[in-house]
Amino acid sequence: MRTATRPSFRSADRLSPPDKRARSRFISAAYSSSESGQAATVTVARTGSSSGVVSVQYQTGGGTATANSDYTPASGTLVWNDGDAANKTFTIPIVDDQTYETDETVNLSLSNAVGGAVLGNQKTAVLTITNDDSQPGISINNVSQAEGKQRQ
Ligand SMILES: [Ca+2]
Ligand SMILES: [Ca+2]
Repeated sequence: MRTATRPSFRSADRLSPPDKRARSRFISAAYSSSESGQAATVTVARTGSSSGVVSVQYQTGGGTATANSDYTPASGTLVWNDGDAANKTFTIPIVDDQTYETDETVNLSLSNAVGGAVLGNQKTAVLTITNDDSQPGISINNVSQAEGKQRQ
């Protein structure tokens, strides 16, 4: 008669199942776009399980850049269909000006994950808008005038 040799700790395994929840997170914590770049593209990844429909909201807000003056605020919802593990992107329109400034930042954040998804460890990121205008300079050119021309 055969003896059962199969270990019997299977039920214990179920107490700590692997985390199969989908996670949404920014691909990078730091994005950068030139002021003249027109728009910055930001990538959000779905990791973990790809089963089920999940979504997450993104939004801009905060940072040293001024909304509507340096960039157009962006917000919306990214949706992954069942089985879809592709990266999603959204864009932030950048406003170009002719003014010399220091580089400015826009804070990006993810929130409100839906469909069993949770926010990954990178739920915030920073977009840096790099200035492309040269610093104004003031200088005096050497001026000379011949003495003789002073009098008519
Ligand atoms: Ca500019
Ligand atoms: Ca500028």
